[in-house]
Amino acid sequence: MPFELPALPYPATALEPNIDARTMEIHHDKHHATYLANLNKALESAPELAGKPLCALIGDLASVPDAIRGTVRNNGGGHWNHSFFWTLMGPNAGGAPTGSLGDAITKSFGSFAEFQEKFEAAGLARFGSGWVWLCVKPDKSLCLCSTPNQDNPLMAGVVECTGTPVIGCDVWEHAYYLNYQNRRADYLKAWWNTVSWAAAKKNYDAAVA
Ligand code: MN3
Repeated sequence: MPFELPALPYPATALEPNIDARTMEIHHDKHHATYLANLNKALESAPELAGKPLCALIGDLASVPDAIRGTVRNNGGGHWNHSFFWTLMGPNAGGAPTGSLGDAITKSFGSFAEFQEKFEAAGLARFGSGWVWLCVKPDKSLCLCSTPNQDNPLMAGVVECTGTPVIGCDVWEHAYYLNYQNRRADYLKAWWNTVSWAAAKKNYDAAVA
């Protein structure tokens, strides 16, 4: 069964003024939909992979036939990353993480403010397109990293930091250009106001369980 486009879990206007509705519409309805279409098209040639969950596909790219491996990496990554990204944001969000995740961030980075600084710096240092992640490594510790293009920490053997994403921020220009143009730093700062720490904490708790 082909993969499907998840609906945005809130109206496109819900993240304003931090992320404008037009950006959300184009990002979800065009960019994400295109990754999905390309992924499904590529998988038509590999019926043996049918039914394999997306995280298993991109987590074991070596199992994907050579002819479509790059397409699955880029577009399967794109589909996973965006599906994750939408659920991580929400209206009336932002603030600071609490409970287990808040404690783990303080322990790993000194404070939430220091974590935010490092996260923003990683986003600014990503040349071209990519993502910034906070993830849980196999030893259950937290790790902050950045990946190029549509790679993500689930892509074992492909990326430098392997782990389970807790939060991830899209720093492709298409994620912010209409509102912020070249000002990626301003987008990164505003993005914190959209982060649902409740969703992030669920990701963290599941990853360390
Ligand atoms: Mn994007």
